[in-house]
Amino acid sequence: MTPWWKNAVIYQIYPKSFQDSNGDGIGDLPGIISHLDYLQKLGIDAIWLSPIYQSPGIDNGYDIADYEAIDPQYGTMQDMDRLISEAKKRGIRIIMDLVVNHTSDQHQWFIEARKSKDNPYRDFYIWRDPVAGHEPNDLKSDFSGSAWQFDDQTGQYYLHFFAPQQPDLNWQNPQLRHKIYDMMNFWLDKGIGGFRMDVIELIGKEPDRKIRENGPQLHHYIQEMNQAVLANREVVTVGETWSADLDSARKYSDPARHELSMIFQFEDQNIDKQPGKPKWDLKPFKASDLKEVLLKWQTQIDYNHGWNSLFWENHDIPRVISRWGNDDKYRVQSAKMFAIALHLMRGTPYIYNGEEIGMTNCPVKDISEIEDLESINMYNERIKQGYTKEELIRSINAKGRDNARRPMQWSTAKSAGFTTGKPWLALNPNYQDINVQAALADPQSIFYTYQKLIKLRHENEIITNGSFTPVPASPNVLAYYRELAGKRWLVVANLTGSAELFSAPDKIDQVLISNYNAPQSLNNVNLRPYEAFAVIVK
Ligand code: TEU
Ligand code: CA
Repeated sequence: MTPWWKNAVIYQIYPKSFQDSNGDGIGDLPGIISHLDYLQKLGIDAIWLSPIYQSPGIDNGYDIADYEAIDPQYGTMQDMDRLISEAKKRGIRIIMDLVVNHTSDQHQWFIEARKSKDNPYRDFYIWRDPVAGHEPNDLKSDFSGSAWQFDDQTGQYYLHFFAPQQPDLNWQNPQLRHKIYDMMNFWLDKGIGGFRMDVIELIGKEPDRKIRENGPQLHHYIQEMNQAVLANREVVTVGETWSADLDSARKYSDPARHELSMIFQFEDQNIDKQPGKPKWDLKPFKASDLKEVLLKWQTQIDYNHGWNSLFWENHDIPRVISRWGNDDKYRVQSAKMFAIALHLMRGTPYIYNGEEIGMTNCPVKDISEIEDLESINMYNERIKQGYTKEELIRSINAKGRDNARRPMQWSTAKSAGFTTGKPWLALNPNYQDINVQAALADPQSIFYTYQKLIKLRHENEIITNGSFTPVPASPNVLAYYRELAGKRWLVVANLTGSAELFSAPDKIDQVLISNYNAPQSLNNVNLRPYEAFAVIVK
């Protein structure tokens, strides 16, 4: 039997930026509840909620101080229960963000742990003696600088792969692991639909051997978690794994191994950066590189032993039309092209809030306009190394995380209807043109392309279970067949803003979806900029 999440579409909400309900400039749970009808209209099956737990907010909630409490800025546990039940009434499940590689330094466990070397919670974290007065080794934090932070109180260093206020948990401690499993059961018993697992690839770390991702015990821990929490529940689990390759993807998602439903893999993130360098070291985008990565993951997954996730955007990466499409003259066409190309592939699609109306990146002129600590730390570090302000702002405008974190654009009202107060992060000034109100009023809008793609998925098993075969085409044109039970669909997408020629030997039986008028025949089609269509062929 096909599990529900294989033909589901999941919508990610970044709570801080979705909808403010009380004028404090910060999105909140009542704000989300007020838009459930909108999400039902779009047609999604589940919401992945970025963290809403109690947190000092150093990393916008990815630094959790209490896993079983709601941060007051987002609302109360009652609001959360209401969100779960109101969503359920509309056939929408709530997927929680599980951030268990690290906690906040304000978590009770860490407050205890740092008190003394023999505190019962000490071993929940990773402590090492200085080596010759220095850090134990040269492991680096993802957010710049060393991964080791010296703690005066006990004269030892603790490990943090992210900010110093995000100490890494020690998964080698079985007591810690079981506390986490209990917490997961607490949430599942409330009726949530699953978990998105933040940097789950890191929990098997062995810092003394400088092992971060894919440690020797990683899959053992995930299997143990599966046994303790997930087995016999109809939940979805998706692991965030920046390091994943085809082999590890299979390990995580082969049903026979009892680990996760699927992972997010990020191989496409490498195509516009210098090889071996951080994302900030830009390289021009080539559509053919994107096509290659997409086809690799579609054709080389063994669908009896694994499953794909499909996504263009999330809260860590830029808006896709600004990055790889066109957010100006061809904004609407390129947004629809990306939607059609992705949603008809094999796997579970994710939509990031605002993607469905074609929201764009939001360039800044100065670092003072940036909130994201990753960008700010990188800027300060590189300024010291002699980079110019101009090149760093260029990198931040291309790749910085604030691009996708700007408040949701609901209407032409003040602050786009996001808040009646002062938004925590300035809005993209283009909200007068790009907003939900305008999208809903225009039958040709990007919104309705997403709505139609979701409907197609729900009504046609071929999208979920059909085979996937690439169709020969120009390096800039993504074309593929989906086939099931004697039916064949053809999907064609021009990944560029220039004209391309496409031909296929088939005859068009029925047009399913397109972003211009679909062609009459498949013989020598002149594809227009970012043109995409899907047809049933015979
Ligand atoms: O992201 C994991 C991660 O590796 C990020 O540092 C990522 O490389 C970077 O954002 C890309 O530019 C997850 C969350 O999605 C992110 O928001 C958190 O900041 C991070 O974990 C720490 O919890
Ligand atoms: Ca609020």
